[in-house]
Amino acid sequence: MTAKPKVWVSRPLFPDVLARLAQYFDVDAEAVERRHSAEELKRKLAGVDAAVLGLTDRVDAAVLEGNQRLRVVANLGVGFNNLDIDALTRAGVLASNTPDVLNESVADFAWALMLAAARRVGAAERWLRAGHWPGSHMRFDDWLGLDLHGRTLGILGMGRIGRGVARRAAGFDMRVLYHNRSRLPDEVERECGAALVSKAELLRQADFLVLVLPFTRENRHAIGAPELAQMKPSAVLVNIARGGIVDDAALAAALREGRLAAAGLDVFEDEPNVHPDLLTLDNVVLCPHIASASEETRRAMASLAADNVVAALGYGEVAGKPPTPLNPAVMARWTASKA
Ligand code: 8YV
Repeated sequence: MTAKPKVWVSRPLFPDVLARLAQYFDVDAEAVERRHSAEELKRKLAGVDAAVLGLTDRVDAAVLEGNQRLRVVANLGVGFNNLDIDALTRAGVLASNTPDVLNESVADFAWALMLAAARRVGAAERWLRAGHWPGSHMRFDDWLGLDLHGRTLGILGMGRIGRGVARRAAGFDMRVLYHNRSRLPDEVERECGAALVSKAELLRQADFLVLVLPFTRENRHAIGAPELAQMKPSAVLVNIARGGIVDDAALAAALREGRLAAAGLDVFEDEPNVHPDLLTLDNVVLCPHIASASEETRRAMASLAADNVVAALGYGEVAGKPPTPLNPAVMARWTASKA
């Protein structure tokens, strides 16, 4: 009997998903959540046929150097800026991500942050828990926040998640503007009730600006000091995309100086570290990268990552056809180069 292919799972995962992998593979699953150094990653990946990885596992040419065995890396996320796809392709390693299954949960969460930031939910809750309510003689005009209804929602990056955010705006009677590399088809614009504008116009007009663009080299600090200066002082910024798209220091300065009303952030430039200035401000809601973290969605993401590994290594119902590959052309080369 030939040995089963070996799979490394770099983070603790749902037991049923691990059990599915164990049907076909010899599974080495981490039981504790922690960061792996480049050397550790290199060593782990050299000894397996496939890996299920988290966003803190950075796979580049150096990590892949000399690796003769690895065939698949399945990323637990739709964003894959932790993976050097060119290097993986050159090394003959198939990469996959988890698109679509998280769209609606992440779109929901954009609204959670918009509402929480506008209506000061975090600060009010901290105040209540600190015991200030009794005896404070809370005034009728205390804790005033901003309304969402009737305002203009701006969306930067109008992919599947952005469209989900836009569709929900109808319930709040909001006008929706978006900016994207390309214009959406008419019927999609109609369905989302959204109109395309330039980035400058979006910054100028948005009362709520939600960032949903992928993190690439080009859009590092897409929202920095110059962009923040173009926004209304009464505006609310929400980032559910990636840290690094926003210049966190510039954002903290704008929030502190009243050049921006509030912000809701799920992602940060140096996760898990949050810029110390942001931590001192009450007009920003800070969450630890949890936009996709609903029970159903995280399960769906884990299953999809597992499905990609199972199928890519030639097992299961759709053997040979991983559902969400990022560099599918790699598979055609396997027969020739890797047995
Ligand atoms: C993370 C995300 O995957 O999908 C993405 O790109 O950023 C999130 O869904 C999740 O937080 C797990 O780390």
